[in-house]
Amino acid sequence: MLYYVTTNEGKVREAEEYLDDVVALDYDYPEIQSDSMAAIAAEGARAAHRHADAPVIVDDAGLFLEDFEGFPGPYSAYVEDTLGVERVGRLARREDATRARFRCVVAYCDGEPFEASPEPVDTTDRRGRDLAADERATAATDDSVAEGALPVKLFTGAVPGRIVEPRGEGGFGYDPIFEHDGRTFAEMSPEEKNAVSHRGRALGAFAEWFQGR
Ligand code: ITT
Repeated sequence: MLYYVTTNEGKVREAEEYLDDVVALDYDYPEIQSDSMAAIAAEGARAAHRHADAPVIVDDAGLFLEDFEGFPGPYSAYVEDTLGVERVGRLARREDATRARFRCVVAYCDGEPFEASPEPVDTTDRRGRDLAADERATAATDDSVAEGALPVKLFTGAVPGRIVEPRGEGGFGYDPIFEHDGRTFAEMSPEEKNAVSHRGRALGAFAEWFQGR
């Protein structure tokens, strides 16, 4: 059993194309405060694995405005809830900061270590300490550190685009204001979005790796 841990139904619709036997788990894992989406996703996957006691993936994504130094980035959910998508769009267009990128990090944790392979494995605990293999043995005596150090396998994806006036009825979140190749993500079907999107890339890489696990 593999759980896809999210409170976002839009993400589940997109993930279904990649993950046949996956079960969506509506669990609001505690999000650590960090500028790094990889660190947020990795800690989320550890927490979700402890909660579900089964293999889990967590998907952390965000919108990065290139001329606003990546804002809202890891804070995309907070900014969507507070400012709203249309105001973010207006702000970006007014400030001529329309170059944008979606990024996604998929983090997998089943409590077991991984073989070395090209994708990164996060073994950093929540205090930012990088637990090298020899340190881990020592850290195992300290429960909080040992918990934080569960290995997490990371898969990433990104897609460039441009902020435009809202168009389209599909997708979710920032999709109506994000245009890629002439259409907004909200004007695409989930399959069309997956074929080019940040999430599609990350989940595609994950699904290929997971088949062999
Ligand atoms: P979970 O954490 O429970 O999975 P969430 O919606 O909070 O749900 P994220 O933290 O990954 O998920 O999302 C951060 C924000 O970015 C949030 O406002 C989303 O609506 C938005 N977002 C994420 N992926 C997106 C996508 O593919 N298209 C448009 N907006 C997206």
